[in-house]
Amino acid sequence: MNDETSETVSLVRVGPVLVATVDNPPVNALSHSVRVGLVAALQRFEEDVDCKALVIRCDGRTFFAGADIREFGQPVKEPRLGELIDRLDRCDKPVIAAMHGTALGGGLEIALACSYRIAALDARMGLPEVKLGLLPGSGGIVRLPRLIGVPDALTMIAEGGQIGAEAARDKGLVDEVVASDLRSAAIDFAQRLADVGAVRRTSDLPVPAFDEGLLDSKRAELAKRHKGLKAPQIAVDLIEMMTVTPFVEAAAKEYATCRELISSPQSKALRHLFAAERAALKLEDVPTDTKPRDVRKVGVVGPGVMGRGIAACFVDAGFPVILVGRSAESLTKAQAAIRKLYGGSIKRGSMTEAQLDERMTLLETTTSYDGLANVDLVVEAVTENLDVKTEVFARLSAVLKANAIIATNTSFLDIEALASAASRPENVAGMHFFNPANVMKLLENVRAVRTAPEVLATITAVGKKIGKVPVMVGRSEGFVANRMLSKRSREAQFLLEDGATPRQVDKVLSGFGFPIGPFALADLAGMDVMAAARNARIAGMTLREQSCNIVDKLAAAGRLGQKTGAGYYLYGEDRKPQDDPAVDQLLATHRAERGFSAREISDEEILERCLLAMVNEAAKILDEGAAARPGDIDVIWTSGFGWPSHLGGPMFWADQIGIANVKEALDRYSRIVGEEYFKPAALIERLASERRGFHD
Ligand code: T1G
Repeated sequence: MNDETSETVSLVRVGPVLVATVDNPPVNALSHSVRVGLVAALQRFEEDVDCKALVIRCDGRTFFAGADIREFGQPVKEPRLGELIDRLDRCDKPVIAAMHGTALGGGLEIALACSYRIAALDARMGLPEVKLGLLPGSGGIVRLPRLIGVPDALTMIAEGGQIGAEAARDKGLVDEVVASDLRSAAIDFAQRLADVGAVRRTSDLPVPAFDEGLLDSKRAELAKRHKGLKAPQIAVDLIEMMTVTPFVEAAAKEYATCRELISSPQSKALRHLFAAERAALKLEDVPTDTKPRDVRKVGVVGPGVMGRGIAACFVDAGFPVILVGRSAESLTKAQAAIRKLYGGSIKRGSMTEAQLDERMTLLETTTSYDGLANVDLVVEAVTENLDVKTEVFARLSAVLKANAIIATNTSFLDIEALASAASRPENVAGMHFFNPANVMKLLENVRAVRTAPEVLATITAVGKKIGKVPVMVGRSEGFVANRMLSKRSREAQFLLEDGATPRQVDKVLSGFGFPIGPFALADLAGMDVMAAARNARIAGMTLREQSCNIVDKLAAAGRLGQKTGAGYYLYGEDRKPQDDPAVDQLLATHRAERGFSAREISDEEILERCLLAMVNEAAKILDEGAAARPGDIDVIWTSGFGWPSHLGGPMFWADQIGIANVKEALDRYSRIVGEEYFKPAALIERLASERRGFHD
């Protein structure tokens, strides 16, 4: 028998076993048609006495990757996932879930409601709802702890991580791990059951005993690691609830909480980012069938801090890397520094010395450019000087093969000028990593006017392969991230002139959700670095910006930040920032010199000036086409610059406030600080008059 119960679910009978196969590309999300098809399959199974066991499996690259995120916020179409899962639970014949790929969210909840679960060796399982500001709503909360115990279930649900098939078997989540063909193994497994007809209900299992003290310690740990996120805390409450509440009642509370969270601002923000990160991979005017070039070997020029981190990224992803430096001494230092990057992994035991040795065999160093003749991609990471980079590009053009890509790591220089220094400008683009390059997720890929579409497709694919969040941006000074950051930094400095203190500004921005405020960040980076970056860009600054030289004064006073024990703050052994009257004095003197009299500054003004200056600049960036979508800017700031993900990013945040209100505030600060700093961008004027948002 070969039958369809919906356009995505088909049934096949193999002896006493009914096999329901779901095929709903790309990730078998539990869309309405899948739910309809599975309920019909269950109906058929229950009615057909000759069918002794049912196998639920998926075609394509993965078992169900969860509820269909695109259906959230829409009216719920029956049958609900919970209804399907209740039916599975009540079924009085064994149902087997055969999992491959990533069995996630509602997909794992289906498996939890089956009598048996078998998995392919490379399958992974998880309840990642919390990453979307949600929590399991169809049995994950009430069933998983019953199978694997409260501590492990709490970690999986509150953190949203995945576990492998063997670990799942060891925890009791999976009954069998299969290295061979999963479909036939599942049918064999079911046939063995068909004779005995043994049904197991997870819902009947007791909740294993556990140390209740775990709940509060988990709450504290999650509050620290997931600052401001509500769902992880609610996860602990729900787990606590299910340990003392009858199954059916607990399942109802679980479902109600999930429904509530679906309409919560945090979940809307995180779902926006989920979609925006995937949209960012779709490149404007690069046909979707453009095939990226084959990148097997990579070169990195410049063994400095950035070059070392970039080389480590590629080595970590399994690429052989050739690191080019001017002297053997600088290369030896770089090799030692790269080894040191793994010190933490070795200490934590997540890597052995032998594994590190193995990994370091992928790294070769040379002082000769000839070593780059066979590489497919070179990342240039030499000092931020146009003449130096131009000379490097000319030398690269002389040795590289015809289709090798030159990617510059410049953060401020003109990509067109660099492309003109190469013999094949169509092979030139930017790959702008952030320090520390082996840690920071964000990768700003930069397109030049002549960059070939397949080069853009290649650096995006490579960005994903090295575990980065690649976002394509266009030509503009400081590209997107730094350009917006410079506006926030400007306002932070101006606010000191107007009467705020470093502590007040840092408190407001870290209170908003940034991991660190601008002044504590400057003390971390070093006032000499900040002063150098400022002076490199001073020519393009306004008069007030040029004379707002607090950074220079701190550097001149030897207050370079943490590295000298004093910057905007004083630092003792514990490296905690302490207020320093000497800084208050320095600021008072500066204000007097500049003719500013300190005034009371509200926290609201600090937040608005710092963040709206960024949003206004982002609107100009969109108008110029230096970023393709507002979502790209949200991804840049949440994956690279600490904008709290549960607030969706600067453009999403501005839309929540309302563009008309954003414009009103910008007009107000135009009057207080100056038109040249806060005059609303043309895009904001347009959107406000059309009552639209950035994402409309
Ligand atoms: N619903 C709809 N579309 C989805 C989807 C989903 N759950 N997951 C992925 N897609 C789309 C995605 O937008 C992209 O589309 C394409 O699939 C490939 O994804 C009741 C409430 C599965 C690990 O949170 O983590 O169940 O851009 O580019 O890198 O308790 O996608 O091509 O048009 O990410 O190989 C819980 C989310 C839902 C899993 C694959 N599930 N997905 O990663 O490919 S809530 C999740 C992922 C829930 C229940 C609750 C990943 C992946 P497009 P991709 P990938």
